[in-house]
Amino acid sequence: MEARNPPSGGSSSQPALDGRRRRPEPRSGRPRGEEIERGGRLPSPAAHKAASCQRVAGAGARRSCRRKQGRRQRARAVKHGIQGGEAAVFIPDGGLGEKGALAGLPTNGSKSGGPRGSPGLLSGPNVPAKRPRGLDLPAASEAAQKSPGAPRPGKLSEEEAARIAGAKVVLPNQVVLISKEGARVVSAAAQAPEGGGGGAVGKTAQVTTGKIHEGLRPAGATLKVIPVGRAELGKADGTRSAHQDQSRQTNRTHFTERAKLHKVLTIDRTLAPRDPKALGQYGRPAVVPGEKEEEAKRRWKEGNFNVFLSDLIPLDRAIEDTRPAGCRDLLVHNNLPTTSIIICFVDEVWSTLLRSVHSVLNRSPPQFIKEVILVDDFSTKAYLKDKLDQYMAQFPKVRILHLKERHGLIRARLAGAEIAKGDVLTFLDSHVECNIGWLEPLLDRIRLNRKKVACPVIEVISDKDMSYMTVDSFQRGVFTWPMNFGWKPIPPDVILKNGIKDTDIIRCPVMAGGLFSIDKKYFFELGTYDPGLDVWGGENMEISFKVWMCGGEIEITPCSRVGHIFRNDNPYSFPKDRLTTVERNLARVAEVWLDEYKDLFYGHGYHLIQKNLDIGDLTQQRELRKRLQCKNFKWYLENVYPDLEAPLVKASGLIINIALAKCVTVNTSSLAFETCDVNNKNQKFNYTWLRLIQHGDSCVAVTDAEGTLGLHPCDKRNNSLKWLHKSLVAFHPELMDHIVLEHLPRATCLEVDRSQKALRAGVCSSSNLYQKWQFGNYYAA
Ligand SMILES: [Mn+2]
Repeated sequence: MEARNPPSGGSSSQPALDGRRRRPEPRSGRPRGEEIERGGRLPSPAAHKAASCQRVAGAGARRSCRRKQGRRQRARAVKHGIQGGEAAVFIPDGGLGEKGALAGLPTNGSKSGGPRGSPGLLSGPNVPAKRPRGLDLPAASEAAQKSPGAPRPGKLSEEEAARIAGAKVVLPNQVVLISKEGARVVSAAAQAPEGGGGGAVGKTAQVTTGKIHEGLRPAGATLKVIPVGRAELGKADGTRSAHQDQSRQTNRTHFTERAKLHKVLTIDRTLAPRDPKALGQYGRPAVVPGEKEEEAKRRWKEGNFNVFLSDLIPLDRAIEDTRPAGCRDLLVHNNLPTTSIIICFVDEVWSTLLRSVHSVLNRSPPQFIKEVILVDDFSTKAYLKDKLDQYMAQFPKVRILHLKERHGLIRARLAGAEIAKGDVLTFLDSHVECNIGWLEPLLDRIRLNRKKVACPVIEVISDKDMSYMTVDSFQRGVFTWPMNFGWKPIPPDVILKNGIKDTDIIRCPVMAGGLFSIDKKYFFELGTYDPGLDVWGGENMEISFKVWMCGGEIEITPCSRVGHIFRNDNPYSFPKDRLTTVERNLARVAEVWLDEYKDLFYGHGYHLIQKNLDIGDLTQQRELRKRLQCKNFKWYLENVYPDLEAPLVKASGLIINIALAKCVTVNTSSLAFETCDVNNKNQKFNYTWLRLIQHGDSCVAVTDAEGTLGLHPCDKRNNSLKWLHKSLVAFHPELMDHIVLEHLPRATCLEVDRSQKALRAGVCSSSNLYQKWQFGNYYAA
């Protein structure tokens, strides 16, 4: 794996002599797809330059710089299949070509330059369809951001104070929808709130200057900003007065709707006074001292990130408040649902796990945290048993569930959900840091409508220097065929044209999977995760399709931000081969949810058809879909993800011989070769993702040893019915226009026989014009 991190990130990103960090070396050349996650050109190990942004002058520029870095790193992670939660479809890098992984296969014509419209032999409808590439994550803008700067700890409090003082309320009252025409922005008023209030109200609300505590009293009395870098606010007082405030408010019936809202709470407790000079404080990059490099290198594999540094960084370090400016003034409802935080882990690194838990406890309003459930998925590390129990005993809200055997992430989450007592389940990874104000915006969305699934923006904690990096808000979680998760930026012109704000809610076709909040009852109504899924992988697709198709929504809440360590590999073992597990899970999801579009999945992951995966019994899942009266996948594509290229067939229409300009024609049960006629139904064929040449239920086939052609009942699993066309560029570029039988060792082609009246299969010859064909329309290469 060439992209594997070197075991000591800190040292590898040492500044060069000029004091600047080295530029990333571009990774070796896989072709890149178009749109997903523009940060795809991955920084080489040496490339991590979090510190560099700190030297950029100006907060805005610095933010932008770090955002770009975060994007790049996250792109790399996505490429490696490591979304938040290691919970999405992934393609292990390096395994692509050799192992025939899902993506990157030369299955659908791979490198061919895209579909061709037929060059006008006939006046047929030629659709020069765009090629839905998307198999690879694209190149990043190589605009390297190497600009240094100092950390900005002290500033935060002033900024915050100013904001609080003069605050004009800006609500994230818009939801960004992507339609075929582009983006559409819907105001919150158009979204029917279920519980009344919140979203539609307060659009014009103004906070009276300096009177926040009186007027829009926050439910938790912690509106007082904690200056970062100082220890403040004992745990107890904030909590107690919060409850008092809330009951006082709810007892007063004459309150206007507006008064039921409060500004998102800015809570950042500390365990002890913060040492501004501590390693990694304020999310700064940390550096391994020279003499410790060996040790750091050794310890890398304990978690596949810089464990050595993590252990030295304060468990409650401050991080930069990376929320878009408007978020500080976001109003949320006072009566938010409570949540159970569920964190599953296997052999997680001690300091990282604790930092995750502390970030939850320190930055969430306690009244909304019902509990924090740690699910130990049968870890092998001793420190995750008694020692963890003892440590967590000081936090009454933390419960630990030690599973007695390995369940895998999916079932471990279910174990946590089973015992959860909160209204909402919030799933988090075990190597995260929740940022200031992260929780309330998520809960507020669910309060608005219990069928909303709310995701935070996943930011980046560097695996090398543990720095905290922000990412762009304008990104949707999407997938490309065959169901690879990725991030897709909303194009800048769309943002501009629609006036999309960085605080606007973004609807996502799919979620990354690791971090999200969902109403507990709704989660169980949806049948949780498909219990037939194994360990990890594909469950984010399953829940995403299920949510959308069965009446819910998936949203990213830009005012909620959680950092996540993206790793290049899972440090723990998979019971079975990791790739097989994910493939099998995905095939299961495809069979249950994709309807006729599952052909696109198999067409892009063609080896799965051959593998004959045992995906288990689907009866219950299909019944669930029926019971919930879920919409079909076509609806999903049209309404939720209209920008996905999803042609049901690769080509269609007439099959025209290039030399003779005549067409393949069905003549009852045999095939003839006649003058083309676009209106002749007997000349219409589909060339499918599974490589059948289909006319109704019949498929073009060789019918005898002499190579006579005829029709045979279609069968997706019958290899002798499969033909290659336009997809041989890698191996036989000279046969691009040919139609080649797939299963024969000797290249055998569809050809016009010498009489020029009949068709047969003959030995391929690249120059033989009688073997060159063109379909009327092409939709994909
Ligand atoms: Mn993770």
